[in-house]
Amino acid sequence: MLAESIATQFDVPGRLVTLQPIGSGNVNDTYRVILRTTFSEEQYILQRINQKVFKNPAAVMSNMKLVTDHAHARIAAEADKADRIWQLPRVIGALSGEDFVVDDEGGYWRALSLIASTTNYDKVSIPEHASEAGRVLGHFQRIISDFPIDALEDTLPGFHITPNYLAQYDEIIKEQGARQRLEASSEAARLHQFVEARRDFARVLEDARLRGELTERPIHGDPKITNVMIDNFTGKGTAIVDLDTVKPGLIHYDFGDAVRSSCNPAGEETNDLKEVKLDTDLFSALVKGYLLEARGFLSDTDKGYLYDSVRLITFELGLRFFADYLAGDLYFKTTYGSQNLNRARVQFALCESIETRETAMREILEKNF
Ligand code: GN1
Ligand code: MG
Repeated sequence: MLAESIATQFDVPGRLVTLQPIGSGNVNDTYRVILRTTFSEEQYILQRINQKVFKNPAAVMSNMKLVTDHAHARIAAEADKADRIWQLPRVIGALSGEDFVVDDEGGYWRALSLIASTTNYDKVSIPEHASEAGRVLGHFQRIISDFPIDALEDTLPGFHITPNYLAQYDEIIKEQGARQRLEASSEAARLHQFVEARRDFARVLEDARLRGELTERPIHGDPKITNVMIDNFTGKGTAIVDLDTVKPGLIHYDFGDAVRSSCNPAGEETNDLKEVKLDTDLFSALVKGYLLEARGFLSDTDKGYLYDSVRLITFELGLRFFADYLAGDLYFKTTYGSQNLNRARVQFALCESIETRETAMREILEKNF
């Protein structure tokens, strides 16, 4: 098997015992690799970078190396005062001396240290978990907030620029396959109307950025709940993983993404739309956890756009799933035919729930600043 022959090409001691596919990522392939020496067991994370999504994997690795080196130094400098051991994956070098291995087909593979004795969950049901999700994101944003964005490459141009996703959507629905899918299902037609009704709103963050109200900073890019590692012994968040999308952006993309994924107890993959909602108790807990870390680096204008960011990123992900369904599932991995349509239905239902709760959510934000 290809992955096995790659797994032995990184700087980790021991003989390969096994390799297990793990994770529920929609983009990369991920494995846990187990090796043994006479006296120890070594484990690490092996990933093949999805090159349909990340066209320049070497730039992804360069960003990751720079940011993790910076973040590890900040974690070490603050360790004595911290209420927990904060962790972050380390890039494990290849035996060749590079930060990745390229296979015979040109595929890029990387090795990352494993965050041991932790668990990641794909749903949140208790406020303590939401609070930890907020805290972990705020901590990560804070320790990279002084990293110079000019040193980071744009590994995914257009990522989270919602008006661009709308423009892509407009191109996709001109294609014959997409039109057939739209006409074949009343549910798809309903989602199309949902998108049409929110065209102007799609510009809210980009317009604020263009007016100079919001500025770009280093962001995580993908702080969904499955990327938040919870310590098995203390229940506290200890690390955020999946650093592919660390690049310059608006911190609002991160906040919105964390809320949409951590405050919907039904999760992203449910089939039961009745269960989908923005839970304001979870939201309140997440905001409190986030602000413990983020209060110091948020400006007043930043604060004014936090509600909008939740509504927008939820809408945007629904639009991305829907466009991919109409395009024939080219971007997000799927395990059944209408999965991307269903994922879009969930995000749009969540977006409606967010719209209904606008007043309550703005009050929660205001009360906690
Ligand atoms: C993708 O690969 P994964 O599952 O971490 C996507 C995110 C979406 C997420 C939704 C690079 O993340 O933007 O929010 O699916 N990542 C990329 O589950 O597009
Ligand atoms: Mg990701």
